[in-house]
Amino acid sequence: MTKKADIGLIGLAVMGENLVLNMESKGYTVAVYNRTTDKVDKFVNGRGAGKNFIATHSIKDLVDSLEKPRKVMMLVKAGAPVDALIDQIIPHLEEGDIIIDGGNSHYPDSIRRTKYVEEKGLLYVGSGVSGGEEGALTGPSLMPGGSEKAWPFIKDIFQNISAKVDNNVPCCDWVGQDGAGHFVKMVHNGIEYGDMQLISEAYHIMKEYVGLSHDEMHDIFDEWNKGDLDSYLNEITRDIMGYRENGEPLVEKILDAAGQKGTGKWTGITALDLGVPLTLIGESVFARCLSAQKEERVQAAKVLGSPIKKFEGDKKQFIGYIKDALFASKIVSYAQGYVLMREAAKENNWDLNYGGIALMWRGGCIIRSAFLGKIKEAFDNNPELPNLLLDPYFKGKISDALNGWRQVVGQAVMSGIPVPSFSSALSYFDGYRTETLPANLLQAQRDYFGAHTYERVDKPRGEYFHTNWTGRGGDTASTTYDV
Ligand code: NBP
Repeated sequence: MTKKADIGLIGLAVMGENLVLNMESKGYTVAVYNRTTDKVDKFVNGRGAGKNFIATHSIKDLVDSLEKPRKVMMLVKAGAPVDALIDQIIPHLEEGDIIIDGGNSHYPDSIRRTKYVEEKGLLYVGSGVSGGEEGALTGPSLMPGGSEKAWPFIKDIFQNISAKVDNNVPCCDWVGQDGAGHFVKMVHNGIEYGDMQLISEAYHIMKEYVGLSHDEMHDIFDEWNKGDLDSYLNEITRDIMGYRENGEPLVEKILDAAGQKGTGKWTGITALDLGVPLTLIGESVFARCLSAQKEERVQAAKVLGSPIKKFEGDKKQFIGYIKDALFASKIVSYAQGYVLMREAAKENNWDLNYGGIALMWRGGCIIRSAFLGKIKEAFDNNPELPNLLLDPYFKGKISDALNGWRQVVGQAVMSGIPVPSFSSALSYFDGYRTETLPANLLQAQRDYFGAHTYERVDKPRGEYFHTNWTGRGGDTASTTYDV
């Protein structure tokens, strides 16, 4: 009898192809299928030749070639194709079999699909997969969630193929119920937007305000990579600074209009829905939107533009301040991302392991960094930590960086360099640590024009008051109209 496969994969595009090569290299036999079946033959006769793959040309064949409980993983375009495939796979499965979606699905879809698949007596896993093509091949960060009963059956494969850090610790663990895996992947992507925007703001200030060359910036990013800012994105920025085309830095030939595929936007929308001030990621998404208005900016520059005032002073000291601003803002970004996860966990009844999530992101993915180890330590020390800013290590780091951070934001504002992420992070920090904000005035305004009522500082919380501010209104408070 021919050996059955340990797992089946549908979708031999860039991610699927590399992920199955990774699985096979770890000793698993993988059955493969792709809608356009030519790609199956091309793969098993190409990169997959001579390896433990079972080529299949229909979903039925794929399912029939699997060990029980069957594990069918989809790595196809997110959205409607996933729903269509689920309906095609289900009739071929038996109770206890597992469907896995490794694509970039939106987490509410994974919540819905888990319920749908479980109702059929099957198990469902929605897993974030991060690290792109190379990560898929050599070890991605994997964030699986869904039907918890599926985890013991896929744990071995998932942890074996994932990235490893610190003496073989896998960057993969069970995240939580239904959409939790895809939710955490979404927040990961939002944080990725934030990290990229922060580095870009540092580059902008160094280039336009301080007037540094690409070689100098290369050396600065190289230096930063040896300390607190050690990260994959910092490292590739260093390399980008050093990359030349015909002797010129290629980065300056690239149009300044950023694209996006929507996961940053999803993160921002979720934060608005849950009432979480996720300002840095929000600004990072908007910064991409503003960059995309290239033609309009070119016209506006003619009408509104003025030369940037150049830096005068001790460059070395100021570069240290930029590092401070970058690091402190990054702490704020992760603090906000973790608050979002905490609120979503409450909303969706997920039991998220925050330190474990930091560990999953520690290797294999785009936001991998040394810094995530510190986040893990913070949650290991206090699993109930409400905000990373309150952790003693991060509190100390922000305190050390605060003067430099203010210098950079202040000077950027005065010179006309946009720093939406640096400045919004600083405003969040200042807002978070301020006992009395001007929201008393907001409440007064709301009550004045809409009788929305207010609470008082000299009365217990939960008691609401309305004032007839003009003498013309009545005593009736609004219960429905909300602004
Ligand atoms: P794509 O997102 O480009 O999808 C192509 C694959 O989807 C092909 O195998 C295609 O089959 C299949 N497919 C489509 Br399109 N519609 C289908 C349908 N109705 N039924 C069955 N199969 C269908 O592939 P990818 O870039 O490898 O990404 C796969 C997933 O992983 C996506 O969700 C993506 O967002 C996610 N992801 C990608 C990356 C990355 O770096 N690319 C990183 C992390 C996650 P065909 O050959 O017959 O057209």
